[in-house]
Amino acid sequence: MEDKKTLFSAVQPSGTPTIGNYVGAINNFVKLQDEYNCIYSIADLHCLTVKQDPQKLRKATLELMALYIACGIDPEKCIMFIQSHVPEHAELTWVLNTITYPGELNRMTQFKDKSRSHADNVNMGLMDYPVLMASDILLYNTAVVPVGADQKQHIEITRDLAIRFNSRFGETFVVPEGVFPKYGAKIMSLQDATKKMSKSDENINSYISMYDDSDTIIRKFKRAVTDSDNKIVFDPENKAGISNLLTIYSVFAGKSIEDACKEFEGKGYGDFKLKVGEAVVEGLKPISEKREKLMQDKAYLDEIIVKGAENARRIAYKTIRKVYKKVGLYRP
Ligand code: AQP
Repeated sequence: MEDKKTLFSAVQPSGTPTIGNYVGAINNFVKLQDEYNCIYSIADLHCLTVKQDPQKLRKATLELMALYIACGIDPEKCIMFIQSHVPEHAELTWVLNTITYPGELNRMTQFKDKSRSHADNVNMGLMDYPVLMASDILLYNTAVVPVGADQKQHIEITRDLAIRFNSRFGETFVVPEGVFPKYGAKIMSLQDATKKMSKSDENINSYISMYDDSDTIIRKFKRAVTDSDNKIVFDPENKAGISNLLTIYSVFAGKSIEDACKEFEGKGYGDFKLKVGEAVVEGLKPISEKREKLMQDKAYLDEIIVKGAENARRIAYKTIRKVYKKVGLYRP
């Protein structure tokens, strides 16, 4: 690999990815692929922290690989792999668990939220999610991690664990930085603008899936919650719904927020919501076409998956050997 800094990020195949995952993460993966040595993972082990339908999980994993490529991630430039194909992720998680305190994991916002939404299945894996994520990142000497704003706390604990390990056992891990998009680091639900848009939301009208068809996209935007003062201005604190739609529009139409505000000055909400929907339909069309085509070529996707795992393992293996040596595990 070239002498560039390493970038790592991942998405869970926990359902159909939303435009939130795209704007907050995947779109940036594409933009950053020339600047860094990029490693993009499909975090299937993370999915097991909530109940999954095994058949759906397998399908979503392959679809996510196709989506990555359809969005513009180039498998010739980047390492793309499935997390469970590289056993070092689970191995490093075990070691990092031994320097992580339950109190650090108990107070994580995502753990608290998911414990509420999955009250019948609050398991150790759910609590340990951030340690597995720290392992994902630290295995690859990662310098930067492009993620959405919801992952800030997890990046912080990753940094804490890297620093703690380095100070106990000697310099081992690079301490990574999170990179967040200026706009769209947190795309909100279309039905409740105080809540993050999430692929596992029970209300399908709350999110736009990357796989939704044109009619569904337009219908969902028409139903998006706004407010009653009929002014299209960017003010996330007081006009969360409208600001969320402006952010989505600016990304998909390739315009600045300022230009988007000017364009809709004096226009009604009905018109505005339709235009946002149309911009998203246009933006997703080439991605959907390419994704559907790729899904017909499973042999090609499998080839990338196998090669990706080999390349990822080459790096991960070196890190885990170093870690085992530092903590004192004997090896002939
Ligand atoms: N609404 C969002 N706005 C901006 N970025 C977002 N991300 C997720 N939702 C938004 C970013 O997408 C990347 C991959 O996320 P993930 O699938 O690994 O997990 P998540 O953050 O828990 O995403 P979801 O959609 O909410 O999944 P579920 O419902 O399964 O928990 C991350 O970089 C994330 O920040």
